[in-house]
Formats: sequence, structure tokens, C-alpha cells
Amino acid sequence: MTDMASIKTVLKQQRIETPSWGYGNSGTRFHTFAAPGAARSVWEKLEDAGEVHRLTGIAPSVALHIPWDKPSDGDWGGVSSFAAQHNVQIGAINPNVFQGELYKLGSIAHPDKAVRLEAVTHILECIDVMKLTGSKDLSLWFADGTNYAGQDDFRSRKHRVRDSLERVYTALPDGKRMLLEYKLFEPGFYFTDLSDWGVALSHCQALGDKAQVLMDLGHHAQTVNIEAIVAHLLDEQRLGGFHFNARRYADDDLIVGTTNPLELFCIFVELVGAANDPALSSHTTQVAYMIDQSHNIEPKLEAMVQSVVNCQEAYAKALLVDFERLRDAQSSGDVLAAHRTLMDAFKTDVRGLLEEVRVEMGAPADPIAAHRESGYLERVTATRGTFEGGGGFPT
Ligand code: PSV
Ligand code: MN
Repeated sequence: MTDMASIKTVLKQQRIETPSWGYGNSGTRFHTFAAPGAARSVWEKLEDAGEVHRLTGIAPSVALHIPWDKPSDGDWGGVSSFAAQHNVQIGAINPNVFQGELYKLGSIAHPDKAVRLEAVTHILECIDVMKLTGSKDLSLWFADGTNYAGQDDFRSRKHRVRDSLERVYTALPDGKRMLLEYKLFEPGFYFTDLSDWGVALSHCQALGDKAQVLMDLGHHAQTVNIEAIVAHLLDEQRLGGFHFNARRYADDDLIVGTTNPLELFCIFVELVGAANDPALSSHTTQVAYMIDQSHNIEPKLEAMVQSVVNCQEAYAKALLVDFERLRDAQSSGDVLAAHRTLMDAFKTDVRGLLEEVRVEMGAPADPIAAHRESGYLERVTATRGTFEGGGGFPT
């Protein structure tokens, strides 16, 4: 796409979902630092998400983690209306089947049927939360895995996972999806039950169309070509969504686009390429773009605004790729012309274009500067103080 008016129109339709847990204090296993003004409750997280949406214009939904975000009175309707008052809606619902003592040996793959049932029951309750909040996506990540060779039987675990997922899938109403997230390692260090995209994909294909794969950028082995996985999942029409973040070493949960901007750009190039393909364009419209980060030392709100802006920049650059020139170079075997065509777009400074897009959408031209000048952090710090405790992940 090279026509600027069309590029602007498409950029205005971009949506990035922010995670409630990114607004609260979070830490490493060494320490959780207390950030002035960090959100302490679901209400404060929704307020902050509303502010990120006001600043960026493209972050109108918030993913919730249950039970971290469960209101004390259990009134989910109240959560939805509070969100609406702050111009955001409830996005993906993330069950938590990894923090209870009972989950030491797993949740849906646990050898004990009673534990598996408890995990499934919690996920079914999360489907009820979806119904009450209007959420469309059930976002599933399992910490299930093992630490030692021989600890448990791989195939039995696979059957337990499949059986549990089938119970959940059956309860999923039409119009709602199950997003299945995979992760190479951690907390299991020998094996994880949903270790990679292939395992997640095979479960999704067996379950049905409402089951889609969720890719978290931090959940692969070093050097894995993530954009190629994106292409494959798109082509299979099974890419449900992303958890955006960045890493250098493991699942670092740093701000997306900071350590490897080229990778993020290449991911968006695959998405734009698929959106231009009539066979895949409708599939690409349902991909959920979510941030999943742990802001340990950085100010939470500014980190979130920066994350959204980084996704916006990567997308804008991907939209600038001259696909006609690229396909010509590819089909004629002109390796370096093809590469340069991509890099031309990657090296383009899109900041001016995005300022125009934001202003036309009624958002500030520079969301970071606007945030710093707004006094929002000072205001919320005056009421929230500096809370010594969790709210994010891990705590
Ligand atoms: C696990 O590392 C993960 O990426 C999953 O998406 C969780 O839902 C999220 O972190 C927060 O615990
Ligand atoms: Mn994730």
C-alpha cells in the first residue's frame, strides 16, 4: 500500500489491548519494587487503561486476569460499566490455574483427576465472567510441565490436556473464542505440556474453529524465526492473537519493540501480507493484538503508552512495504532487491505520519509528552500513594 490516505485509514483502525497486570506493581523473583501511583485494584487498572486509550486513541480494551481482578462483591456488570465510564471495554479473560498449591504437578495435565476438575471448573467460571463482561476471548496459558525426565508420562499428559480442553471448548458459547498460548519452558524446566506452536495448533485443530493459537513473543527458543510461525498460523487460519513484549534472554516481558524492532516489523509485514490476500483477509481481522508485559522498574503508564506507540510504528512501516516490488524481486530470485524493499520500509521514519494520524483521531500528537505534561501520574499518586505490594505479575 503506497497511497497515504489509505494507509492513514488503516492505521486508524489498529487496536492494541493492554493487560490489567501491566498497571500494577510487578517484579522478579528477587524483588518487587513499589512504583509511585501504581494501580492497586481492578478499578485503578481500568482508570489507567482509559488514560492510555485517551493518549493513544488505539487501546480501547483491557485484558483481565482472574482472580487477580475479581471485584470483592463479584459484580462483573459493575466492572464492565466502570470500564465503559473510562472509555474502555473488557478484553480477553485470563484464568489463573498456576498459583494454587494444588497445581504443583500441573493443572489440566495433573495426574490427579480432582485437580484437573478444579482447574476446569475455574476456567468454566471464567467463561461466565466473559458472558457478564462481554469479553470475546478466553485466553489460556498453562504452567503445566515437568522438571525431570521420567517424572510423568508425556502421552498420558497429552490426553489429560485434550480431555480438559474439550470440556472447556464445549462450554464456550458461539461468538466466543479460546486462545491457546504456548511456552517453551518455565516454570517447567524439562518439559511444558503446551511447549510450542505445533502442539498448540494440533490441539486447536482437534477442538474446532473457535480454538486459535496465541503467540507470546517471549515464549520461543532463542533465534526461532517468529515471523515464519506467524505466516504459517495465518495460512492455517489459526492465529488467534499475540501477547506482545520483548526479550533478550528468556521470557523477559520487556517493552515490545525495544530489543528487536526488526522482528516486530517482520511480524507486521506477515499480517499486512495476509490482510492483502483475499483468502486470508477475513481471518486477519479477528487477530487479537494484546500486550503482555511486566513493568518492573519503569513507570507503568508511560511503559504502556510506549508499547502501544511501538506497535503503531511497526505497523505503519509494514504498511509502507511495496509488496508489488517485493513479489517481483522474490519471483525473479533477486535476493538483495527483495531484502532492500523490506528494509526501505523498515528504515522509513513514520513518526510524522503517526502524529498526523493521532491528531486526525483526536489524540495527542505525542502521547508520551502529553502523558508527562498531563499531571495524571502526580494526581493518581496523591490518592494511591506508593503501594508496597503486587498487582501485576509475578509478585
Ligand atoms: C506466562 O508467562 C504469561 O505470558 C501468560 O500469558 C500469562 O497469562 C501471563 O504471562 C501473565 O501471567
Ligand atoms: Mn503471555
